[in-house]
Amino acid sequence: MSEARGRFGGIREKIYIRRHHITLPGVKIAEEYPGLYEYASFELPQEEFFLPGHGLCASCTIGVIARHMLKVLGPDTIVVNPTGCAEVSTVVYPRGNWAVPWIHVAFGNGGAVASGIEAAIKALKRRGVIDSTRKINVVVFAGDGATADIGFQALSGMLERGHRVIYVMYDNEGYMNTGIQRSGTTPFGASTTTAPAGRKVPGNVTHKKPMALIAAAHGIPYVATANPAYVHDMVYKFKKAAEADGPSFLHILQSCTPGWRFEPKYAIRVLELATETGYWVNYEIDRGEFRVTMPVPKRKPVKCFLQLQGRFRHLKPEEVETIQAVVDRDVAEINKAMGREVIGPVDPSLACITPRGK
Ligand SMILES: Cc1ncc(C[n+]2csc(CCOP(=O)(O)OP(=O)(O)O)c2C)c(N)n1
Ligand code: SF4
Ligand SMILES: [Mg+2]
Repeated sequence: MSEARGRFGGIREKIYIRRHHITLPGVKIAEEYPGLYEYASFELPQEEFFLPGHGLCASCTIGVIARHMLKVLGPDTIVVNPTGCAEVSTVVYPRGNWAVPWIHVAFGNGGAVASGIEAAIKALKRRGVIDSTRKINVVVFAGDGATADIGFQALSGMLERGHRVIYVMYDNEGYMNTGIQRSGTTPFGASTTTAPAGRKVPGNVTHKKPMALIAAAHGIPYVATANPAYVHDMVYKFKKAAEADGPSFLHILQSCTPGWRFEPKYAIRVLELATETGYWVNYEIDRGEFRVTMPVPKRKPVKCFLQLQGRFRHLKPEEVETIQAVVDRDVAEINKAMGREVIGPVDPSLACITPRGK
């Protein structure tokens, strides 16, 4: 690691040390789970509940997440959508792209509004206004800023009170709707408009807030991370979340063309590289049992993920090494927790981008 100097002297070293731990109190490591994907091999309906004609950027993966989420959850779903790209791009009067009940809420109160809706449904069922056997899903569909930062207390309260709400945080690692400001989930080294790369500072100087682990620390029934490049894994997790007897939290990585600065054709490739390099690990914590749902036998170097994106273009080799060291450390922690090597070592001989099917 390079020696940090000047106003930010020592900061990288401190940040490097300040990492989360995968092992939470009360969390056990799950037994091998045969049939993981047999469980997920259910047919998705032809019917669309997230409609075309939205204003998301070309290749924005918010659409991939929203469309599959609603295919799994179905028409008896109420979507609570705080301000952010997903909201401003899908509801421009007089059109809307949600074929289910949908409510726009303020930037910071998604968890609180969803709690109220869930409590109202319960009350109406008790009074016989709604059929008590009817299963209605309440979903918060919120960005990283609306979740990890401004909406954090509303989320925490919702989890603590045990509302049966599915909270989906789509994480494009910044406040994209308002012009690419950093958020609590922006990774180290990314250049943003409020954490610009300069001569002394390599862009953002903090690491991603581990939102899935923070949610899991509330002791809720279901928590998972997902990546829309792996749709089968993602839909499996929507299904598990819908079946949870209490709150569930899904942290889903989402590629953003202008914010991450890649060519639109790489929107899925860049997400694949996040998982192939170990930067992003798909796992779940199901009733307190931790399991990696997508093992990676051999990892590509993290530079494969970084070099596709303009937001990391300024990084010096030693800063890339710092990020690689952090990924290595997280992977070692996950493997230690799992008691075996679920995420393999870096193999520098692997090509960063291989043609599809190879
Ligand atoms: C209290 C408040 N502060 C600031 C804003 C302006 N604002 C709207 S959306 C947004 C950023 C949203 O970021 P995120 O939740 O990550 O969603 P994304 O735009 O990335 O999809 C901001 C700062 C606001 N609407 N309300
Ligand atoms: S700015 Fe990013 S997150 Fe927002 S619509 Fe465009 S690609 Fe999607
Ligand atoms: Mg965001």
